[in-house]
Amino acid sequence: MKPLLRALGGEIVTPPPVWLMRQAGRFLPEYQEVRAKAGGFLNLVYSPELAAEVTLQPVKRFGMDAAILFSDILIVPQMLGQQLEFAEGEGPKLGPLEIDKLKKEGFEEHAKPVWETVRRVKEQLPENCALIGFAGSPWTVACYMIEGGGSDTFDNARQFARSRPADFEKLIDRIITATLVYLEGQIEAGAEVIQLFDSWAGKCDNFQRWVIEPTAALVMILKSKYPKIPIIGFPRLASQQHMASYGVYTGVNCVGLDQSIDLDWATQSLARRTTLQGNLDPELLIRGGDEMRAGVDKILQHAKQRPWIFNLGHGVDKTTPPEHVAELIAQIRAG
Ligand code: 1CP
Repeated sequence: MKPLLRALGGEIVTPPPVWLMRQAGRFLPEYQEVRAKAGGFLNLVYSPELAAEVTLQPVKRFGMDAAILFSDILIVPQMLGQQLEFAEGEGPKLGPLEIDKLKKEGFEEHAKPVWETVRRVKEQLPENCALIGFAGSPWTVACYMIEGGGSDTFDNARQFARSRPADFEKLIDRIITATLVYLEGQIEAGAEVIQLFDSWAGKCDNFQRWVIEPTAALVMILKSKYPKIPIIGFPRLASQQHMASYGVYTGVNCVGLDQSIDLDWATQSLARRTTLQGNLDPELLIRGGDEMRAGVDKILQHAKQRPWIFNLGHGVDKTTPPEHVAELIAQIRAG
């Protein structure tokens, strides 16, 4: 069985399998080339041939244990009918949000090319490499839909959730419906693992209601249809107390740790039936050298104590030298 799937099945694999969040992206010159050819980020996402190529680039260059589908968490708002654009050099921009006008069906138009990417990647995947599909978690996707783009604080989304909980709940339900269609299609097309990115979990004021419950609902429905597909949840910057409940109550097979999480605490305290993933500081990967090696060693020590997937605590930064990633993989494989 593929090392990543063994680790997700509860086995301590030595050395641990490794992949990196945002491993396909702007730090790779070969990505920049394909991106320029596609002429725009969304064109790249919706061109299965090119999206499959960039999905496989880091696997070919570094020999990762997993490929992660090249797409974005903001495809779900677009499936729901919200306008989406990526202006060059700026972040994503979403159009005005009208919850009652969001689509309830007909999600396939935007999802189909992404499913086709999954199919193409699967055909070309090296034998021991697993294919990860993904979506944003409902809370994080709702944050972007309300703010209309990125934010350091997501104050408007937080305010909305506090002051209009019934409308917020309706929005979360719509996101869950579209996300299920999106993820089920990915699984049918060949995704072997699903990761739910909850990048803004740390900004949620009612963690139980808006992070844990919607995630648990998604996991339960996916598991009832696809009991063998492992699910990784990544509640970034959630407090220790919230992380602990997340591991117990969402039903995920694996909890992703950001770099703020203390590894002794996590190894001792997070739900024993979960595999852990993480959590090298992306800043150490930029710096490289002794500092990076020490950070990697510390994680490898913990990876001997529990089933583990080596990863960063957040995505690869665009200024990361690709040689550092090669050195990182070599160090992990050397044990
Ligand atoms: O110009 C470009 O090439 C755009 C940069 C880029 C890339 C490479 C964006 C825009 N999205 C992606 C791909 C992507 N996004 C992947 C697949 C690639 C891989 O992992 O190898 C994945 C898993 C994501 C997930 C994603 N998109 C998240 C969750 C992870 C995280 O970083 O927290 C989030 C928050 C997004 C939204 C998004 N998409 C793109 C940007 C610049 C952003 C962040 C916007 C913001 O908050 O300001």
